[in-house]
Amino acid sequence: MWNKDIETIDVKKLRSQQSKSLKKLVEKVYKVPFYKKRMDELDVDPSDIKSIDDISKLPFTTKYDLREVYPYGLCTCNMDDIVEVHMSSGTTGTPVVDAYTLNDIEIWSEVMARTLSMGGVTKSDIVQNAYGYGLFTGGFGVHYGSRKIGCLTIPISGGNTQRQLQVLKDFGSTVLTCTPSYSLYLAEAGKEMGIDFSKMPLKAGFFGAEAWSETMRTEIEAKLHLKAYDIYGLTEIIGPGVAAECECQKGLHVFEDHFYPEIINPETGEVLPDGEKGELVFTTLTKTGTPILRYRTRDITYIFKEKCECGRTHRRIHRLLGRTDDMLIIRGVNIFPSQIENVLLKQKGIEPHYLLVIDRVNNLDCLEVQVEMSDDLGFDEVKVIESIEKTIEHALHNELLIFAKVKLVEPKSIQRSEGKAKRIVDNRKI
Ligand code: DLL
Repeated sequence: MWNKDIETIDVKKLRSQQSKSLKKLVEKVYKVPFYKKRMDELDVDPSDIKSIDDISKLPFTTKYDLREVYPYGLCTCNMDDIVEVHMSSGTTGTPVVDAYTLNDIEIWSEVMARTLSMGGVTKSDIVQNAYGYGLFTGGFGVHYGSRKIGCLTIPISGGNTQRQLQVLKDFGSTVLTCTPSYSLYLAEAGKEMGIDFSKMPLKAGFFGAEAWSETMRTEIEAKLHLKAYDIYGLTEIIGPGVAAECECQKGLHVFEDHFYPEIINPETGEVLPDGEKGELVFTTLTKTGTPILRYRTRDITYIFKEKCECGRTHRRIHRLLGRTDDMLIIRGVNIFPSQIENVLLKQKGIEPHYLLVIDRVNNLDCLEVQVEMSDDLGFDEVKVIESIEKTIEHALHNELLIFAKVKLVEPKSIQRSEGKAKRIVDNRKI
């Protein structure tokens, strides 16, 4: 364990520490016009916050709010104390900014060192960091954690697949960090280059920044011959390092001494008890650059009620179940891309590369699932292809309760991503 004292801290002590941090935080953010206005509107004064249990009295913050105060509206410190900025990778609207003080970079290094240590990384490891370096938080986040542990860090950044594989071979990387979709792409390209991953020293991979499933984990672990850990975070909170899986791989421990999690009903804002599914909300308890109160992530999950076997006392969230805003509503039915992925990854004759195309024909929503057929399947084997399509359509119908057309497409015809995969094309003009 990287920091046993804090990671296994007695829960009562943790709550008391969180209460102290929250009180300090509220006094500080009340000086920022944005938060003062929000708290005044709810008639909450900093003196009303006496413990962490009072957190639900505080206002929520949304992505929309952050865009309103872009770029520095939430800074609570002197601008001279900001040493680095990162921005969300969102493709639409004004990006959201996280501005870090040296204190925040230290917190980031600490939580990322914990993240990597959870998967057994030590200073003897060689970390090939294939998350993008730049405004995206993936590259720098892993880098700071890896450096804090004292690993040999290869800051290769995303993309340039041939070079990634060459470096993997030449430098004997023991740890790989990138998006889960890119790890599968590396496995595929590596196989073509004749790399036998079972003979490589890779032992662990830390994958996140996009949704993936248990079935995808099985696939990654089998193809790359490593143990694949789920890591979670978001720019608004700090980047990666908000929550991560331990060796038990049963949920992600939230680094609760820094980031306080709540689950709410996304419609009413009501706080839900542990065990119930809803929208994940975070308050940054210790950040000094752009601390944030009750940020609505739009990510859907639940907090485990049970303690983890590893001995850590920080609560765990289930791997993400979807987002309130990427939930597809097709013919009135709520569908999460992860449900489709789960079905696809269990089928034979196809590869884990797919695209969901939604159209509206005669006022009716139509979902087409395009998925690549395996290399060993001839494109001219029409009967076999049709039979696979039918089998998957049947399996999807059982899961989604609506019909989705399945189309097997040629191997490697779906665009690969070096960062977050784009898997939905919604052509409906609604
Ligand atoms: O993706 C930070 C990150 C970098 C996390 C590297 C993990 C590894 P953003 O670009 O701001 O930050 O995107 C944040 O990505 O709200 C989730 O919807 C999604 N996401 C992040 N990690 C996971 C994960 C980074 N493990 C948004 N599983 C979040 C599913 C994830 N979705």
